[in-house]
Amino acid sequence: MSTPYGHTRTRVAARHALIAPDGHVKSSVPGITGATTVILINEAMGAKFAQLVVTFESGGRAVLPANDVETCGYVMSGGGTVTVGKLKQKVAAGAFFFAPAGQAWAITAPSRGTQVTLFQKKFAPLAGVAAPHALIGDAKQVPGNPFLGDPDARLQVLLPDTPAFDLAVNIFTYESGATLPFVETHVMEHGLLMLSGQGVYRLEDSWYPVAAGDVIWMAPYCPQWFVAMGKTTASYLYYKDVNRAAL
Ligand code: UGY
Ligand code: MN
Repeated sequence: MSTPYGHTRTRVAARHALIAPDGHVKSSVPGITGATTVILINEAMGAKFAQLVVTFESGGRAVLPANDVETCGYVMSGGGTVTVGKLKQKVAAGAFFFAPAGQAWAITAPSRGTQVTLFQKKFAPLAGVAAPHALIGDAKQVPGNPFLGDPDARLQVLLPDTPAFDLAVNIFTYESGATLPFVETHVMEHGLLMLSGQGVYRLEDSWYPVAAGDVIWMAPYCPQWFVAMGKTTASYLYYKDVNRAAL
C-alpha cells in the first residue's frame, strides 16, 4: 500500500532521527556534478559529522579538494573509479575508501545510477600519532566476526582499528531474530544506513520499524537497540567516532 499523503515515517528529534527515503531533497554540493546528492545528517541536525548519499548519472563525478575533512565512502550499487591521493582503483558495489584530511579524492566514470554513501568528519589529530593513511577496500574481503560471542550478529570492521583513526565504519549483519545484546548507551555518535532487510530500532524511548534505505542519526548517549525481523537477514552500515580522549 502506498503511503497516504501527508504521512511519513521520518522523525527528527533532538537526539536522534530516522530519515525515510520518501523525504529526500537534493542539495548542490561543491565538487559533485552530474549527480543527485542528499545531505542526510550534518551539524544542522546536531551531529558532529555529515552523512550524504550520492546517486550518479553517467558522466557524473565527485572531485573534492584536500582540506581538514576526512571522508569514508561506501559504494552501495554500481561502480566507477576511486582516486585518493596516489591510490586509484576501479570499484564496484561493496567497495569502500578512506580519504584522510589533507588528501584530495575523486569518484569518476560512475555507471549510471551508482550510489555512494559518504561519511565526513573534521579530523581530530592525536599528538604523537601519525595521521591515518588512505585506503580503498572491498567489504566482501572483510571477515564478519560474532558480536560479543553471537554468531547470528556479525560485525565487519572496514577501517583499521588503530589510534590514528578517529572514526570507525562498520557493517553489522543480523540473522532474523538476532538482536543487539543489550540497550547500548555510549559517548560515540552514530550515522547509520540500512543496507538490506528490516527490523525494529529502539532510539531513546521510541521503537521504529526500519527497512533498507532508512538512515538513522544517534547523538552521543542515545540509548539504542535493534532486532532483525522478517524472512531475510538485515544489515546496516554505520559510522562512529572513536579513539580520542574523554576531555
Ligand atoms: O559499535 C556500536 O556501537 C554498535 N554496536 N552500535 C549499534 O549497532 N547501534
Ligand atoms: Mn552503538
